[in-house]
Amino acid sequence: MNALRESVADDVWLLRRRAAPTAVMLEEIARIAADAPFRRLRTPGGGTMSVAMTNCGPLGWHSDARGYRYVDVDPGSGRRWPPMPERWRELAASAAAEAGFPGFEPDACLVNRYAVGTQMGAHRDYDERDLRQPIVSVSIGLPAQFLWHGATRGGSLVRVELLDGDVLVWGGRARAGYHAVKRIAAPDLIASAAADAPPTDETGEPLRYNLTFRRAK
Ligand code: MD6
Ligand code: FE
Repeated sequence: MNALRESVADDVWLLRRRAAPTAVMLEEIARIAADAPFRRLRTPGGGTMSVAMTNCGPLGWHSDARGYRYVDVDPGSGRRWPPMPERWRELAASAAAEAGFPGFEPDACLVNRYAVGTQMGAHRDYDERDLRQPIVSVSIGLPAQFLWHGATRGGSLVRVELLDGDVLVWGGRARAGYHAVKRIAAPDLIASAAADAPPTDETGEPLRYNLTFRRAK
């Protein structure tokens, strides 16, 4: 169907560099964060996530002592989440179609921000109403080691390095699969001196962003 997609596992597809170049997306992330700032959310178990998050689109994913859920206003400000850029919506829909999931209309985009040393433990994305809908994930900036466990939390591992511009799509049999992101490594000096140096925070520390597009409701 699409010669440029690589199979990671059943119903998990990697579209290498499908979102490249990502420079314009960084400007859009900055605009979103100016309205709905990145924050580290509390988990129901009482911890705090190392990854900082914000959202755009009609619905945003949120976590606090009460649990995980989608909310239509930013609990930090009481205002609606910033709009999802039209180009992002189109990218998510066309990437989903290329991976075999036509008709994807995301109503939520979670924006994750990873500094060096942050990680995301094994989890599955299970808070959406219709689990027949796929998820599209876009990686920007620093590379990450993405771990696919599949049906069980300690399931057989597939490891994928996600690079700037890579798009991962999964749905179908993989929709409730466990996955994780390993601790983000410091970039090597040669790579960061190159033209495609990673984005940085206000103090110059390099970053990774990940956008996950879902149909929540
Ligand atoms: C990340 N991604 O790549 C974390 N979840 O930073 C996810 O947790 C994820 O990439 C659901 C679907 C796609 C994903
Ligand atoms: Fe996830």
